[in-house]
Amino acid sequence: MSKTKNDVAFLFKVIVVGDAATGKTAVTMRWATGTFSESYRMTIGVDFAVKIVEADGKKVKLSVWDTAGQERFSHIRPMYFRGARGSIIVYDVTNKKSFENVGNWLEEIKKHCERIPLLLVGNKIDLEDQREVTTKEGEGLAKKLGIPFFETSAKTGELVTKCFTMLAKEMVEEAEKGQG
Ligand code: G3D
Ligand code: MG
Repeated sequence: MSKTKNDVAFLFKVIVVGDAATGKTAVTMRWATGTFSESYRMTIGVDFAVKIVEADGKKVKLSVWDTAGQERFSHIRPMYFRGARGSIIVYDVTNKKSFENVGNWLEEIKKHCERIPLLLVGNKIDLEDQREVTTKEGEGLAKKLGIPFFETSAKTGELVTKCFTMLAKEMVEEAEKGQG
């Protein structure tokens, strides 16, 4: 048995934030298990999924925390944000309001975390006929914020894995910068 084969180079906590019902749980589940289920329970408090990904040839273990966006859970927020090394901000492309709230989530992250790699994700692109936020608008905001942008569908799985791999890469770079 080779020991090095299973060696994990990094362990990072990732938080998935965004308004309720944007698909945070669906995206996290899709990434962690490769499946999509229509009938999620509403996230109560915090759940998390753990998976090892490969970034720049290194094994990186991500614990992805998926929380409820509901205000009534705000008392657990500090615990949720603590120690996060990266974050995915999710909005729903069929819900303009969730897009307009991205700024608030960013503020929340800034309040609780150091400068950490971020990713902007517009989810539910399979619902093209219900779209309220154009790809261009998403790109524009991401550009303004200076962070990568992806449009995903937790339902079809489109680009979900890519998001997490990309974020893992950025977190590795950040960590290595800190070490060097
Ligand atoms: P949240 O964790 O951000 O609150 P959920 O969001 O993951 O619970 O998703 C909210 C609803 O949107 C769920 O539907 C879920 O099935 C649906 N959903 C999530 N991602 C997608 C997607 O990419 N495409 C489509 N079509 N639906 C999606 P219900 O009906 O259970 O509320
Ligand atoms: Mg949820």
